[in-house]
Amino acid sequence: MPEVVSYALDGDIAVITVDNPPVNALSLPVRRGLAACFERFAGDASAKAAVLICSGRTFIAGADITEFDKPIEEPWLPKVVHYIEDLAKPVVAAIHGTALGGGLETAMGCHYRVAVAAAQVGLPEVSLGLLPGATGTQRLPRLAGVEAALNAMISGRPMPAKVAHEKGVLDAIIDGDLKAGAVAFARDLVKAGKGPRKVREIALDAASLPAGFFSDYRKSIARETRGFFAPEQIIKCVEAAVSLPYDQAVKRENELFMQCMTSPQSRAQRHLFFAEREVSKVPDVPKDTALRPIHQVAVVGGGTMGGGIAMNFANVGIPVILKEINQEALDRGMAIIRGNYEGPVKKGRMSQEAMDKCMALITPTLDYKDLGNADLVIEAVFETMAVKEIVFKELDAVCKQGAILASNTSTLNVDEIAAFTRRPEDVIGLHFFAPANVMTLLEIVRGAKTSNEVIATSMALAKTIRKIGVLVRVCFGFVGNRMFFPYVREAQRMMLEGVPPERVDRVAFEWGMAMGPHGVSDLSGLDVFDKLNKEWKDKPNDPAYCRMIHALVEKGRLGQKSGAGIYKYEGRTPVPDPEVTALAKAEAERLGVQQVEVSDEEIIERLLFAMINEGALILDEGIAMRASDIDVVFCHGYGMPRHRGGPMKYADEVGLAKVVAAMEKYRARYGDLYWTPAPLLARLAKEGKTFNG
Ligand code: 3H9
Repeated sequence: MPEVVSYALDGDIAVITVDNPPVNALSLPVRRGLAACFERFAGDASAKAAVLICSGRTFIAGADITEFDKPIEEPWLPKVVHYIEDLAKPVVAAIHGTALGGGLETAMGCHYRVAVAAAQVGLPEVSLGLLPGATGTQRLPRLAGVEAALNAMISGRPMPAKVAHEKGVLDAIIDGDLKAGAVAFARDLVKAGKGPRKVREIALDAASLPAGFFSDYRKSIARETRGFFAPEQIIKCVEAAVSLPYDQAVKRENELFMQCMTSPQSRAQRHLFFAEREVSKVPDVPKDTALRPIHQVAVVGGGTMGGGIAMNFANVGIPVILKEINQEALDRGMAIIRGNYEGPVKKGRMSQEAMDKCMALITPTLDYKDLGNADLVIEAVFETMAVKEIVFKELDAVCKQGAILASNTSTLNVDEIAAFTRRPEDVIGLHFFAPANVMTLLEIVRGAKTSNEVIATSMALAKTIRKIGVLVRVCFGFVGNRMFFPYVREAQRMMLEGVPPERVDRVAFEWGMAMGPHGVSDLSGLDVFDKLNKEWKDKPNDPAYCRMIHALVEKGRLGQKSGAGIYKYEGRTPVPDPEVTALAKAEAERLGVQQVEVSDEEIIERLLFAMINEGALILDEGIAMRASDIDVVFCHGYGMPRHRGGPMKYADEVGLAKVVAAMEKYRARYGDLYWTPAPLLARLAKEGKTFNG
């Protein structure tokens, strides 16, 4: 086996190289290799200083996350970091790519740090539900200052080398060859008689912080970190850094790191990290499948959705033609796009010049003939099959051979849509989520005849427009909406049972959802749900099914957009409405729905387990490739918090046997229609297994 850490001499400078592709993660062999090579350096009288450098595309990108579910094996990273720091001869870390997490912590154990200008350094542990547990919480504040270090660790965002240099995290930026530059830097140290410099010895003075600094800091991040465990632990570590002697503070860091590492939140966030990488792999589409070039895109339908979709392409420099049916609609669509860009420009998050560039890439048209040269056309018109038929017949007539014809349908049968053309192999679903220029999810719906080329191009395209593409198959609602419907169904049912909507929403919010099911229904538009239900051929045979949505739409209460839906609205603030309570009571009486007392636990079980059971059916039917793909859909498209890891991961954490037992309880109360455990769920529960393996 090749050595993952090697030792060589460049004159009087030792060069210790980590070579552990793909990202030089600090697996056990790397930690052992580092310990052995630095020990050799300590005993090598011919070496006056050392350079720590990495092969491949990056400096060490962190601890090896795959080891976190196993028992810890020595040497544990903090020990390695301290061993390097305590050496009697200077060590220089030479950084390229990304020095992240344990990688930056190792570099901060070194006495000096240099980097190429394109490098980035950061402590992103928070996004894995962790804290920097190899003394990073103690070292970054000493180098960059308390506030800058907190900002870096709480956001997890890496710093470009230039910023890190300005903040004192890096000592020099190297132009040209990194190894040669770092060795020269080390040699200069030796010549100048500069020895080791320990970060731990830099004084951190609590008195220099403004009064109430930590409590103010907590308040300032409360909203963005709601429900997450790790950010508070990071703050506690930094409090320890400024108030305790170094060794005690490190002990505290270690205790809190262990709490994070063994928490369900970290398991969930680590699961998502791998899920988001796995999702792009399509086993039955060969890796070398040719991709079709996408130089020109067209979007049919300039409503809020179509406009948002067009912006994605303009944002990455791809010209887009926006097609509408009349001038008024076209003008309105272009105005919406302009408005969407003006927001960030006003807030200073986008320059006027960048906005003008994007706007110039969007060409409005009323004529299908202008779509003849497009490499990809995305239809984003009214969600009925009759309208889709008209559009796809037109597209089939005008689009060039080889163009990808995509539908943004959120529910309809992509195979039926493909059959409107003479080229079903070129047809695919590209389901964007509102607001399409913001949400990161793209459901990519392969039809029975969609070609591998079109699938592979669509998956690559998702990355180009900075979305996470999840490949699914055809069924009503695909993965996301099909699973979202049972969630709404239970919320609706509870409304008939006398559970106040604001209570259901509060419980869902406290569980971590960005918004409760009723709030989302009002935001999406109750008429939208109503219309979808009408299009759904296999709707449950249940007169109470989403009855309140229909009843409210009949009264003209369409949701936020009409000022009233499940709630009434004061501006955008939802206010419970006694009229709706009365309506729910009357409907429940008419339908013979019993009033029920439900606990908060039952609210979560009914909302989530209904959704999870549908997920199990979806897996059994092969609509989604993996349970983890479903988790990605919900965390990117439906406001599910990352610390829950998605619905299927949540079910795994609860325990599938417990999920089945709860379902049986509801089955006894409500019958088989909704609460029969899916065969896959029942089987896995019986075998003591999980969805995510
Ligand atoms: C930590 O350090 C804790 C310490 O504070 C305390 C310890 C005591 N481990 O993302 P990519 C795999 S926590 C294992 O597609 P890119 C990844 O799964 C860690 N595997 O490449 C993928 O595998 P596959 C703190 C890892 O170029 C392959 O490498 N560090 C790890 O788009 C390529 O990855 C972080 O949180 C890992 N740490 O992006 C950094 N990292 O090919 C996490 C990656 O089989 N990593 N893999 O699908 C990243 O952010 C990105 O991978 C990086 C490269 C920016 C480095």
